[in-house]
Amino acid sequence: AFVDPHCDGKQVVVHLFEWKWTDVALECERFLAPAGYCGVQISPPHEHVFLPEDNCPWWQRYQLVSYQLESRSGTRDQFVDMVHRCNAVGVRIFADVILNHAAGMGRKGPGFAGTDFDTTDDKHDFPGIPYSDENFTPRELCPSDSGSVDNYSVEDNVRNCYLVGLSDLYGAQEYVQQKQADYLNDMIDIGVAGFRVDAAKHMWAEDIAAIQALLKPLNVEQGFKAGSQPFFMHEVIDRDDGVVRVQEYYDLGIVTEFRYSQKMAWASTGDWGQFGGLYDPGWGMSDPEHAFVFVDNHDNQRGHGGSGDVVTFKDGKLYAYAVSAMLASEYGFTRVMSSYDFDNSDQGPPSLDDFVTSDVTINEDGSCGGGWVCEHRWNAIAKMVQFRNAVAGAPQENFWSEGDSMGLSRTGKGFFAMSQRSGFTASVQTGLPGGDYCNIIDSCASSVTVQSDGTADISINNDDGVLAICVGCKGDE
Ligand code: LM2
Ligand code: CA
Repeated sequence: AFVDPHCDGKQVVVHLFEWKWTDVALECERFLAPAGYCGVQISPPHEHVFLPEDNCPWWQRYQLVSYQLESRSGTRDQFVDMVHRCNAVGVRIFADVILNHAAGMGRKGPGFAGTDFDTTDDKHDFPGIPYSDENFTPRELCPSDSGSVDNYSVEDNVRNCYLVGLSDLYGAQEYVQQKQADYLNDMIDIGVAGFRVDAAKHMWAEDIAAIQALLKPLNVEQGFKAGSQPFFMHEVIDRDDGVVRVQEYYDLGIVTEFRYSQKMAWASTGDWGQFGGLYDPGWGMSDPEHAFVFVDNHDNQRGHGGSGDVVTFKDGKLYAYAVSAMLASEYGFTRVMSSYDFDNSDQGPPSLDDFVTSDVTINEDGSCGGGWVCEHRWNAIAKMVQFRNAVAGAPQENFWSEGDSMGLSRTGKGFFAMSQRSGFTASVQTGLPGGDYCNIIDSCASSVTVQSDGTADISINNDDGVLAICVGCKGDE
């Protein structure tokens, strides 16, 4: 349940971190739809705290003030326009939702849209919702001395204490569940296709299920089949290091697999033979149907939650190799990160003097400017979206590696190889029907002739060092 992203079988979501709704709408139309992206994970759309004294860090958006759709990314009207325009071109919107907590303790409004709140002196006043003291987890249910989460081997500690001092909502209360469902239903009515649940690890699975039971089906007027359930992506950082495991969330949607991100970092920076073992059930990793995988995310790329052992855009070409390998492989449902450049880990998005987020600028060569990195537009990454869509469901076989080079087939549908050596050549088993195929990475400047037994001599000659051929992809015969 809750595992269908409702995008016609497309396989890749992009996280347009901190983008404004006006830019997301444009990007759906001008790039994401033609490239074959399934949808966009947007930054949290609710009203959040406003912290100009801290230079408006990106993380202010993870502190709830009210459920009004007014945020640094834009107004409610802009949100509605974005959802409708993206749906119109077949790109879905997935909202990042904060259900575990509201604002941090010791803060005072107004919030971003002017709504009052007050968490000073241990108060919990959120009149814009309204939530008050009794809607937050009772202190006696949290076993830590400080009241904050500090012991990941104790379930009550992880679920009932305050995550980095954030006021923990009492998710077992019907009142809280109904307010949260109302918020999600408002977005469902507008036409979103699903949600990324922030800090799901810190919520009781039955409380998430209770919210889901109150949700409406997706909006048929926005192109969803009657009776469709929203897609759910749960954020659970499980590295075999605590009491909460990803398996607990299988009935609720798909669930983040942080061990994959870690293995990706090891593989791309080390011996490429490791790309053959990215999914290891022996590690307790999520089954393929429920795994939500990514090379990096907005937290671990800057040393926040679940950091360490991660490659990011700052690693340049190595990063493009890692994302390409992810998109070539069979395991999980994939998310591509799209970032802005930063020097310090709190820094907000590119913005004007008064913390108004800047427009994303697009250069003539299709890359982004103004501090926006747009990994999702990098040549190899964007082209590999087409590959992943084309090979969906085909088994991964014939993996081989030579330290700095590797390849695999998605038998019957596609073959992928990449190398750090320029002019790399090899004789391989592609697992494909015989014929001539073009390399989609260099827009068919190079090609591969597959023999009737599936073997082929390949050479990798483009700047990306990547070869991807697939049945039905532009240029094949
Ligand atoms: C997440 N997943 O479980 C997000 O992916 C992550 O980005 C969020 O933390 C976290 N949960 C809570 O939603 C970020 C950021 C934190 C930041 C919080 C709240 O990584 O650093 O904490 O958002 O804005 C900030 C301060 C922290 C302070 C806290 C409460 O950095 O020092 O703790 O606010 O005032 C006293
Ligand atoms: Ca909690």
